[in-house]
Amino acid sequence: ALEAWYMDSSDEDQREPHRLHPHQPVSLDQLKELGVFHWRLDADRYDSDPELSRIRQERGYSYMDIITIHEDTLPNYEEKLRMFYEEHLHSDDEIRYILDGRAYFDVRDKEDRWIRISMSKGDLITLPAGIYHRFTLDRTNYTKAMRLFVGEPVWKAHNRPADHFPVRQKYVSSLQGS
Ligand code: KMT
Ligand code: NI
Repeated sequence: ALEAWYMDSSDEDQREPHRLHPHQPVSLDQLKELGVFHWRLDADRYDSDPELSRIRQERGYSYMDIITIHEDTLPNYEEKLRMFYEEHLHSDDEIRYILDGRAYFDVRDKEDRWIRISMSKGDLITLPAGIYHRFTLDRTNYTKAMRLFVGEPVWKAHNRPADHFPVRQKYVSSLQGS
């Protein structure tokens, strides 16, 4: 299942958990307030899962592909991982479904603190357009993930600072009510 916590600020190996001492967990409700949503699905039947079909239909996730992140399968593995771990935002939601292995998605909270979201097989997550985030493998160095998108995918990442983008301003104002 999904677990999340506030990160320590050490620059050591990004693949380590970086928990605070004492551990400071973050609940699904806290994530919701940031616009981050989570589903738990049966990844063993992703190609015929009515629950996944329903989510895709309801939310308009027409596009999907599958990326396997491992040094033997992903071209330019090191460079891509370095890019994924640069703090960035996108003009659209980032929707990822972990089909195998594990990974971390880090998101900024309202006070600009890092929250680490630990994802494993069966976890589907949506990060809202405009949220600052980054991605890394964990110590196991492998994940297989479905990437979903509303319409034609736009992969462009805007590294921080990207505060002048309308999508960023829209996201920040959406937080004020919550
Ligand atoms: C992104 O934009 O942060 C990513 O695409 C992360 C890697 S996909 C599992
Ligand atoms: Ni991203």
